[in-house]
Amino acid sequence: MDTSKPLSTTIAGQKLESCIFNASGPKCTTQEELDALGQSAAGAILSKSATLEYRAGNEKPRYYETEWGSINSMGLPNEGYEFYANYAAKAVTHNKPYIISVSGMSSEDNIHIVKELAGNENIAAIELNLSCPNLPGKPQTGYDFEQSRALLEKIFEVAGQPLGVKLPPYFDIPHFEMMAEVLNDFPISFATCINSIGNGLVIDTEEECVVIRPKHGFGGIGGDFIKPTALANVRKFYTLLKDDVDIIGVGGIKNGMDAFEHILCGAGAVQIGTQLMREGTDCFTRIASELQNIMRKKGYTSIDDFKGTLKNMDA
Ligand code: RRO
Repeated sequence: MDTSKPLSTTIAGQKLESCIFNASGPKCTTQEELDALGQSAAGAILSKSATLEYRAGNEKPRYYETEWGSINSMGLPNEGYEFYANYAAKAVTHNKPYIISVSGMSSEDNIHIVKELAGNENIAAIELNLSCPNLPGKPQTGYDFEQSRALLEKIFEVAGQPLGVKLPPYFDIPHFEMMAEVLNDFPISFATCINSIGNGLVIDTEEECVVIRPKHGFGGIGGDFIKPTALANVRKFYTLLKDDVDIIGVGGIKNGMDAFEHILCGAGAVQIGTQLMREGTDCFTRIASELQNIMRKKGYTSIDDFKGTLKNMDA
């Protein structure tokens, strides 16, 4: 472990100089946004979830911030997977891993995209999104355990890069166990916990109206309120998945202490969503410095010193 780089980590066999990077979604759709991530202190560049073709996404307004977080129903606006595949050649100039998020509109699309990406050496890993909550008429794959298994069976026949999954939040212990049982049958490299909490509702009481247009105002919730759910998911999957599966924590991280909590639960890296939308890429420098200060005070020289070491009261 390189003690001069206390925040360094390894995810999917790739070395990251900082364990803090962006969540797929905010500010990672266009070339300009990907370049900004490359130039920032983020430990990796993760793309917006890609579909087969360009998508404009849902009608606006489709994102809204409150003091405690956000609601979104973006509807997968993205440039199409070929754009993100082509960006890989540019991403190497930033000297950090480039990960593509894949969220095809069907199993066939996902398989096609993952197969097409397979030969591209400049793509460090793929994050397969099993949890988009915002596509009208399309349930989240991650809530259907058999469908998840069927998809992963086909995906691993064609995958050329290390592949991880972006999971929806689970709330019931048997559901954690059922998903872990599926995932443990495949050579997944990492699990990213959690996507936004699907289908919440935020209300403007002055106007007595919803705050986003798509789906009668229903959308994925991010920010402060989702941190306890995110921590529970990180913790559960850290204990249930095979030892060689890295956990990436995302949900409610806006400062160094939030990142510390995720790592204590077992995250080997953390992603920033709502706070990146709010603050821009400077958040990576600030959160990294706050986390390092916490580690210094506690006498930790690397994140491995406390990763997953959360104590139980009966221990
Ligand atoms: O684009 C979206 O609406 C979206 C996606 Br793909 C996702 O995975 N999570 C989310 O909150 N929004």
